[in-house]
Parts: sequence; C-alpha cells; structure tokens
Amino acid sequence: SSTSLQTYQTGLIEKAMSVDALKFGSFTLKSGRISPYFFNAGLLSTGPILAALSNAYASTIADALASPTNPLPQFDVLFGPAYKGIPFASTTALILHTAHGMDVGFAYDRKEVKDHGEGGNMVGVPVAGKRVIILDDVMTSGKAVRGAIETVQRAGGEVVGVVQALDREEVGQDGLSSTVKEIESLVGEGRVQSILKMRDLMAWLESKGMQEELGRMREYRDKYGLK
Ligand code: OMP
Repeated sequence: SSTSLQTYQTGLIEKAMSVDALKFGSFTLKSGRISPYFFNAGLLSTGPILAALSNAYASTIADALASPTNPLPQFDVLFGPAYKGIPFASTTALILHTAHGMDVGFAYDRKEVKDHGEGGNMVGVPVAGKRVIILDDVMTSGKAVRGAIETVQRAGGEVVGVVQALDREEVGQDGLSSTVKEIESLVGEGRVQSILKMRDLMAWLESKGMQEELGRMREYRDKYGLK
C-alpha cells in the first residue's frame, strides 16, 4: 500500500532529524531488538518543535474524536508518563484548548514515591473516576505503555485511549501479534492512535532517495514488523 505523507508529518520528521531526535543507524532497543532507527522524544525540546509535536498530538486526537468511525471516545484527562510524557501532556492540553476549544486536564506520575506532603505518585488533576488518554512517545514491545496503563488504573482512572508520536508497527513481546493489537485488547479496539508510523518514515526515506537506510528498514520490518 502506498503512503502519502501529510505536510505536518513531513515537518515533524524533518524537525526531529534536525535535533537528532530521529536517527538512522544501528541501535539496541530496550527489548534487545537491534534497530536501524531510533526516536528519542526527549530531544524534542525547543519551542518550535514542541509546538509542532503538540499540534500534531492535538490534531490526531481531535480528528479521531470527530471521525465517523469514532476511534477515541470523549475523555477528561491526558496522562503523560514520567519523564518524557510530562511536557507533551501539558502542551497538548493547552493546544486542545486554544486550537480545538476543548477543556481537558493533564496529569503525570513521579518515578519516586513521596511519603510526605500530598503523598502518592500522581501529579496534576486527579484521574480517579475519570476517562484518561495516555500520551506516549513510542511503543516497541509495549512494556512501557503497559506500565503507564497500570499506573492510571491503580489511581482509579479508566484508560480510554493511547496516542503515540511514533508507532514502530512491531510485534509484541510474544513475537506473534501486533503490539498495537495487544494494547487495544486492554483499552479498546481502534483506541491506539499515532501521529507517525514506521511506514511513514519509510515513505519519507523513499522520497529522499535514501535507499541504503530504506533497505535496512525493510530488513528490520521483515524480522519484527507486523506479519
Ligand atoms: P517498549 O517498552 O518495548 O514498548 O519500548 C518503548 C520504549 O523504549 C520507549 O518508551 C522508549 O523509552 C524506548 N525507545 C525509544 O525511545 N525510541 C525508540 O525508537 C525505541 C525505543 C525502544 O527501546 O524500543
């Protein structure tokens, strides 16, 4: 299937590359997989890039809410897992308000549990009894996002969706089924959305004539991609 890139997708790819947040080479992932590319969302840390990313997250959410197939339901809170998800949840809540007229809260966890003061490991609006969308950077085997889902559920929130910046379109920990499908079995069908997919990166490489990188992406996809 052919993939045509939207301007905002091309913009995000090129902005990410300009700050080394997206790199092509050889990288060992948390799951042990050796990947020809790596996306480090922590480097998306300038005003213009944060604006581009938050606009893209907000548009992905608003489009999914407005779509006739309605993959994402109405929700109350955006959850940004510590640490990298924290700025993204706050700026995306801001853009949802200023550009889309939506009123949602944001929340995040701390990695260290506090045993004094307000206690607990959650910061921001309370998620108890609320419908929550998790903003994720990237999922490979799904381990990190499973942790975020558990964190929200332990605090009494209902996870009704996950929006990731980049879907690597890989198989899950069992090596058989798609990571996205596995996570959708937890949060609901169609409820894992993404701004970019691995196939978009490949379409971009193709448009730039970067054949060597593209070849290594194809090999990796044959090994770990959706079957
Ligand atoms: P899983 O937990 O296997 O789904 O891997 C996702 C996590 O790995 C992300 O939340 C990142 O911490 C890290 N990661 C990246 O940041 N970028 C990548 O391109 C790939 C990974 C990874 O290690 O798989």
